[in-house]
Amino acid sequence: MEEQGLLLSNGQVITTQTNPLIGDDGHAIGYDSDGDGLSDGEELGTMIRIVQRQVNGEWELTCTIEGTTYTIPNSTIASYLQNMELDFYVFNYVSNPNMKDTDGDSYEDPNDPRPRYNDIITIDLGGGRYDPAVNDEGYIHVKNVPFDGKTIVDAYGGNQSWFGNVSISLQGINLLMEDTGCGVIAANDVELYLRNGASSYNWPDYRDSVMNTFSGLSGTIFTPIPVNIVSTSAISPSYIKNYYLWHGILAEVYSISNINKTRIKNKISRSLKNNKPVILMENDRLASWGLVNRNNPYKLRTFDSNSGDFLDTDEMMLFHYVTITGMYQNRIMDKTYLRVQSWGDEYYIDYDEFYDYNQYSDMITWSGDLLFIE
Ligand SMILES: [Ca+2]
Ligand SMILES: [Ca+2]
Ligand SMILES: [Ca+2]
Ligand SMILES: [Ca+2]
Repeated sequence: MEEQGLLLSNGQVITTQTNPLIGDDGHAIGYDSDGDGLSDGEELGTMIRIVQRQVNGEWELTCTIEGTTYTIPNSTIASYLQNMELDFYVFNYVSNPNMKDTDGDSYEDPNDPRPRYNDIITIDLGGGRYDPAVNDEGYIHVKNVPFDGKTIVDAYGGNQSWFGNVSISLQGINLLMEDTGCGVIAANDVELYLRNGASSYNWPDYRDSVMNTFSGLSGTIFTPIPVNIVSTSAISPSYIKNYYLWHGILAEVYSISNINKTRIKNKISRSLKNNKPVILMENDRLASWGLVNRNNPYKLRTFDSNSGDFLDTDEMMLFHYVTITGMYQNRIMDKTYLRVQSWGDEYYIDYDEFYDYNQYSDMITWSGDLLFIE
C-alpha cells in the first residue's frame, strides 16, 4: 500500500519508502519514511475499506474498519454514487509520513498532540503572522547610529541610551534621557509608526524626531516653561495620552491590575491586528529604587531559535516603558509571550509573569498601565 501511493483529501499522493526500519532488536518496527519515529502506517491512521457491489441483484455498500464490516443503508449514499461498483480505501490521516513536522509548528509529529493543527500562533502588527526567529521588519528601524565609539547599523526602534548626554543647551541641565527616556522613545516610535507605518530613519532624522517628541511631552507637563524639567521620569502614561490627543491621536490608558487577564490579552491582540502598537508602562519606581521589595518582578526575555525557548536577560521591568509589537501563543505549553520593542532591540515578555507581577497593590505606588491607541 505504501509503495503504491495514497491519495490524500487535498489531492496530494503520498508514496513512502519500501525498506522497513529495523529496530535495535533486529525486528522490523515499520516503515518510517521521514524518520520522525512514527511508522508510515501510524501516520496514515486507521484504514477504512469502502465497497459497493450488487448482491443478489441489490446494491450493497459496506465499510470495513479494523476487520469489522458494517453495512451502510442505501438511503445515506449520495445519488451520484448509487448504482456503481466501488472499492477503495480511505484513511483518517493522522500526520504526513513524509514530513517530520506536518503542521510546521516546530513540534515534530510524535511530540505533537495535534500534528495537523498549528499549535503556535503569532500575531504581527496588522494581523499577519511572523517567525520569532526572524527579525521584525515591520516596525520602526533606526539606521547608522553613532554610539559608544561604534555605529549601530540597524536598531529596532530607539534606545534612550543614545541620548545620554543630551542637555538643554542654555542651562546645561542633563535631561536624564538615558535613565528615564524610555517613555519618550515609546511615545515617539508609536507616533512615527501611526504616521508612516513600518519605516526606517537615519540617525539625524530620528534624533530630531525624538527631541521634538521630548519637548512636546515636556510642554504637556510644565507648560509654559518646558526648560524647567530636569528629569523625564515625570512622563507618566497620562502625559503621553494628552500629548497624543494634541497631535490628533486618541488613546486610552488602562491600569493592568484592574482588568481580567484574558480580556487584556484579547484587547492587546485586537489592537495589534488593527495595526496599533500598545505601550506598556511599569511604574514601580519604589521597587526600581530599591525602597520596597517585590517578590515576583519580571525580566525582558530573548527568543533562542535553537531551543525555541525564551531566555531571561538582565533587564528588569520595574520602572520601564516598552512597546508591544507582536504576540506569540504556544498552545502546547499554554504560554503567551508579548514581543516588545525596548533599548533599540526586540525582546519578549512572559504574559503570566507580566500579569502576576501587576497584581500587587500598596498605598504608595501603583501597578503598570497599558496605553491603547483608539
Ligand atoms: Ca514517520
Ligand atoms: Ca511525519
Ligand atoms: Ca507539528
Ligand atoms: Ca501541532
